[in-house]
Amino acid sequence: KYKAIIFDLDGVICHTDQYHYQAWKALTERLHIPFDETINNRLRGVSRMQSLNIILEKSKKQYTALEKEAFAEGKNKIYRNLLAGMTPDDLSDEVRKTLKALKSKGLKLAIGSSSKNTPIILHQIGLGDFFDAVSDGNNITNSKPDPEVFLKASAMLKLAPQECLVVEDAVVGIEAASRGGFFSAAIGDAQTCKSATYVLHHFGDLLNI
Ligand code: B16
Ligand code: MG
Repeated sequence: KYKAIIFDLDGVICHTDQYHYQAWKALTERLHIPFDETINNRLRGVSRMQSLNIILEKSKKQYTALEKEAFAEGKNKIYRNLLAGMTPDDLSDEVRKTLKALKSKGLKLAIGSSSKNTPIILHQIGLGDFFDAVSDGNNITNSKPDPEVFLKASAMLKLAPQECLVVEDAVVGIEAASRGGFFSAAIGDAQTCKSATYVLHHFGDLLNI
């Protein structure tokens, strides 16, 4: 019944979330700030700067805007180095097969990600030319839970939100989908979200909804 599916990238298509974690961990160790999985889950789907601000909530020190920019840049350098090691093998067989099957059903497939590194990641995993539309951190001013990234994706596809399903691993991502008028499917950390239209235990479950 949907004409299109808009996929979040980090945590849905691929597991770059582990690299974000490693890169932030390096910064928090340098600054002696506590950091764990619970804090890390709050970083899902939110922009780089907002992520940094969440991390710095635990800091006793106040930092200037300039210092914060340097921290975010340093984190991104570490993250980019980790991305450079990614190959098409980092795309699971399940995700690859499911994406192909959905495409051959005639569905339009798009990306809706907060990440400014989206083009690099898609290239590394061999999906550089696969999607019908890519909306990412480079073309938005408000990150999730604002629906902007998904609204831009549906506009690129020339479809109404009601015709699209959003797949998300972030609680803020499911909220963004609801606020934009999209149907949503929650996977991973977002599975507990009450407002999600569907809960996916596996990516391949998309073939059954
Ligand atoms: P970048 P998604 C999000 O990607 C990540 O979940 C989030 O942790 C990250 O801070 C954000 O992208 C920005 O990423 O630093 O690469 O611009 O889940 O929306 O695909
Ligand atoms: Mg995500």
